[in-house]
Formats: sequence, structure tokens, C-alpha cells
Amino acid sequence: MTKSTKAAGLLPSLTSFSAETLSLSREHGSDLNDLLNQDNRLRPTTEHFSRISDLSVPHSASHGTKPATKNSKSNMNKKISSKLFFIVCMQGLFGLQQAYAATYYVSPNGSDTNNGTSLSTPVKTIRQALSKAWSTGDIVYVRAGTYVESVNVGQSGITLSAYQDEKPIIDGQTSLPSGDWGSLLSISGNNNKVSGFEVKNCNINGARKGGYAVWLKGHHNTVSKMNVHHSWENGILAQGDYSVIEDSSVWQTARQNVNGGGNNWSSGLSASRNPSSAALKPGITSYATIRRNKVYNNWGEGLSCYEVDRCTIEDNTVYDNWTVNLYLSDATNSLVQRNMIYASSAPAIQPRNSGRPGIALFDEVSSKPRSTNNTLINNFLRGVDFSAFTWTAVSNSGLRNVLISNNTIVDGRLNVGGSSSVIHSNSQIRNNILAGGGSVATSSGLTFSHNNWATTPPSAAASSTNIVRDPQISRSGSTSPGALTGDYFKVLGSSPAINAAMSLSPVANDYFKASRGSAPDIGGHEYGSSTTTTSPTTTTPTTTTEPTSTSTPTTTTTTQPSSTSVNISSKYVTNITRNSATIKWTTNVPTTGTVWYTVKSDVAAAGTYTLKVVDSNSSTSHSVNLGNLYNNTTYYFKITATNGSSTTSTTSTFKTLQY
Ligand SMILES: [Ca+2]
Repeated sequence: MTKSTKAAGLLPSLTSFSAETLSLSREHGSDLNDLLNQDNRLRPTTEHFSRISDLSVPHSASHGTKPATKNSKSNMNKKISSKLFFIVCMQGLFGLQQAYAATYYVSPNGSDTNNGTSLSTPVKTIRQALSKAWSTGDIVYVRAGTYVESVNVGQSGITLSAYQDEKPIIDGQTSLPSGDWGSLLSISGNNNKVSGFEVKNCNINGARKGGYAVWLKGHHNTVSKMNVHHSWENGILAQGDYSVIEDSSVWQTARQNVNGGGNNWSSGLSASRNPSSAALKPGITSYATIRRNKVYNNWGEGLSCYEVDRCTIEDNTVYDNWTVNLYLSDATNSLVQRNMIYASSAPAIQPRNSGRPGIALFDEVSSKPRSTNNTLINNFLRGVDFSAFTWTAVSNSGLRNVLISNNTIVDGRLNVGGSSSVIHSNSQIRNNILAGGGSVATSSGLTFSHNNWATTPPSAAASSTNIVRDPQISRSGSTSPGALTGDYFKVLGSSPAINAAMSLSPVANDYFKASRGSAPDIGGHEYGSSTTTTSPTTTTPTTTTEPTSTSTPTTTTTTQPSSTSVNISSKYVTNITRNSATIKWTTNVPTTGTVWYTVKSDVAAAGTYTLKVVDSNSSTSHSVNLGNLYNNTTYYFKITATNGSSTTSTTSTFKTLQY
């Protein structure tokens, strides 16, 4: 979806892209010549949205519409259903309905006339299993083999996963997706988890327009452990809010641009531009998390977040992509940390631009918020540049409230622009190792300090706190494609960077997540740190700090219970981390309970919560963990306690930690 223009010969023709080209030309005006000489991306605006909106209609009713009747459950479920009968009846009597989850199996050896509810009676197509799995908590397990179909997860709250460690493949071959601007695997529902698929050959011959291999359109969806490759456009595109993309590989996508033959749009893995009317912010993708992915050899940008708010890009490995490896534009409140970005010693794709952009920040769209409040810390770059507003398409944008700190750039440049159209304010560039020089056009609005330059820095970056000496990088290990590890960027014991940094609270830990202590080092590595992790693709999830205190318990009315009435005597939140929290409450008599929660205040106000966790143990004391939450987010929750009669608490809130 990204459109890039570098040389006049690569500009889209007016007949093909007239509306976009004309509008963009107006936006850029006299800057166009400059623009053509740089690595710039211009994106279509409204026209593309209308296309997507038109085409987000399900391909057919068979997989996009909830079936009128639910198919039979397994024998096992029939047996346990009788046991549940009493409970369900009791809850039903009092208006609390509790669905129960089912498991379905898919195998190439199955039949779509099977019930799909056991390993011995699998259905044959993923689409058929999805037509059955419509209850929150339902699971679809897909066995190894090749599935030539395009599927949409239109329901909410289910899991679609590879069975155990098997490797199912969704293969578009030469015919799928069947329409323009389609995808092989889309998720239009909410709160779903999809894991373990290889997805390949999405519109690979370009017979259709567009073609995203994996497309997240609803909110709160997570895809993990995917292997996505050979797609005409994006490998994975997340447009819905609260999307999580993790532990996946994305390569050889944006194939429309192979050898410069396309319109230069697209990224391998992207979170961008939510067109949904349900978006937290219209036109903006909010709260995307992209972590621990490997993004390489894509014929576009590698990893991008544009037109986003609160996007987190962390612990990814990104290399040898055609244009910008890691791209942030029109982004607010976003975090880029602990990524390793490099040009390998033998790239499969030669970079489109001689500057080899590793990380780039720009603004492209004047109708979206200018980039502000972004943090880029503890990244490792090798053989690629860090470009911070060397150009902008939006007048008076630039680095605004940005922190660029403790990055290590080896054999690449730091390039910071400045002109009548690029204006910086309140931004800091501190504690970086800059072993490849750079160009800095202006110091206005920027604070440079405690950087270790291998050579004399540009005058605009001068500071009495600079160190101008070889930073003594270890450069250990192979630089061949996919082989580079974080060890390459460690400093030697002789490095002048050691204990020479300014203490900054956002960088309390280093690239390896080790504590920096009271004498922090310049660059992404804290010398002598205790953590020995060497590869970002194998690191464990972010360690969250324990809360220092719990919120004050909220006490509700504690009138003496009658023999049948239920009271919730207290409820409170504890163990709040970046992505989880524990809700505890007590009741006057033994009860079962449900925690209902949501991120949207209007939903909470309406009382129709979208998420829940059930505690089916009858007790007066309850503790329920809410997992898979989003960082720095306010959650609204209430509790229903049931024992013959039911009572529901008032709504309370808690906020997850930011980092
Ligand atoms: Ca130190």
C-alpha cells in the first residue's frame, strides 16, 4: 500500500494513478525535484481507502456470515454438556448465559461432511471449520498439509492454530485470492488468535489488484509464529486497533516491485491507517504491537508503522529489504526499541537506494497528526543509515518531542534534516554510538549530548559531552544473511563508551534487557551486563516490573445478606503489569463469577462489555487473571457474582504499565 517514488522513471503514470499523483503533486509542490532525489515514500490517501472499504465484504456468505444454526458438538462435549446442564439452566434462569467452547480439527485427509469435532473426524477445509466455530473460546486446530483456500475469521474470540507443532500451509497458488484487494488469511472479527501457519503465494502473478497475505482488520487480534512469503503486496498488514504480530517471519513480499517493476508501494509487515468506523481514532491504527519478528528480503519497506498512535516495534530483526528497513511515519506516542537492522554481507536483494535506509522517520500525510512523542532506543544498526526527517511531505513537521537514545550505528550514518519545511522541537539525541558519521542540518530544536562519534561529528551535533574516538565495537560473528547477532554490537572493555552515558529513565535497560545500573554506557549494550542473550528472535517476552503498590480496594455496600441475596463485599486490582492484571473480589456467600472488561469507555458506559473471564469455582474469595492486555491502556471492568441470584458490581478501572 505504500507508494514510493525515487526516479522519474518509476513514477506511476497519470493514467494509472491520476487521482493519487495529482493530489500528491499538490501536496509537495516545488519539493518534487528534491523528493525525486531522495528515498521518499508517498502514499495514496482516500482513493485507496474507498477501494478497501468496498472490498472488505466477505468473498462469500459461506465464510463471512455466521451460520443460522450451529453444527453438532463432539461426543465428549455432549457428555459434558449434560453435566453443564444444571449450571447452564441455573444461570439461564437468572439471565446469565455462559457459552462453552468447542474444538474442531482440519486435515487434508478429512471431509467437509465430517463433524470436525475429533482428530478422527476432521473437516477438509479451514473455511468449513470456521463456519462451525462461532462461540467465544472455540478452537480450530489445523493439521499439516496444504490448503488452497482463502479464509476470513469473521467471528470473535476464537483460536485458529496449527495443531501442536505441525506446519499447515495456506497456499494461494496461482489463483487466490480470487478478487481484487483480497487476502489469503484475513481477520475481520475481534479478539482472535491465529498461530502457526505458513501463508504463501498471495496473488503471486499479479492477476488481481492488491493482495495482502495476512490482513488484520478487526481489533484485539493476535497473529504469531507465522511464516509469510511470496505476496503481491504486504505480507502482514494490521489495520485494526490493538493488533499484535509476533514471532513471525515475513520475506519475499511486495513482489509487485521485483526488480523495480511495480508502483513501489507496500511493506513486508505493516501496521497502518485503520479505515474502520470502529477505530479508536479514525484513520489511525492504535496500539499495534510488532515484536520478535524476522523481516527480510522484501521488495518494499521491511517493517513499517504509518498513520499510527502508540505503536510498539520491539525485538525485531530486519535486514536486506529493498527500501527502508524500518519505517515510521505520521506516528505519535510510538516506541521503537531493541531492534536489529542491518545490511548483510550478501544481500539477496540489492537496496533500491544507495543510502540504504535502516530506520527512517518522516511525515507524508498532511491530514493526519504530525509525528510527535516518539522514542527510539537501544536499536542496533549495521551497514544502514538512521534517517530522521531528512525530508518531509508535511510542512513544519520534524522531530517533535522525540528521544533517539542509546542506539549503536555501525558503518551507517545518522542523517538529520532541517530546512524551511523540516522544523524540530524539544527532541533529544543522546548516548548513541555513531561509528559511521553522518549529516546534521540544524541544531535548532535538538539537544545532542553524550554521543560517541568515531569521527568528528557534524558541527550542528557538536557538544562538550561528545566522545570522538573509536567506540571499540566487537564486530564478532558472521554478517551473512540471517546470521548476525547482538554480540556483533557489544563494546570491548577498552571502549570509551563505557560508563560515559547520561542516565535516562526510558533506557534503564539495554538491548539485551540487562539493567544499566548507575553508570550507564553509551550505545545499545551495557558492558559487563549479566544477560547473555544474543539473538532478538529468541529472547523471552518483555519482563514487566512488579507494581509497587496495589490500588486501593473499592468497598461497596456491605449490608447483611439475606439467605438468597449476593453481595460483592470488596473488589480490587493487583499485579498490574504491562500486559496483565489480577482482579480479586469477595462475596458474602459462595458464588461463581464473571469479570467483564473492555478498553472502550463508551462500551463500558453502555454496559455491553466485549471481553470476559469466568471463575466457575464456587467460593467467597476470587482471583482472576486478565492476560494479553495492552500496555499503557485503561481498562474498564465489572464483576457479576452468581449463586441462585446474581449481582453485578459498579464499573471500575485500572491502567496497565507503559513499559
Ligand atoms: Ca556501565
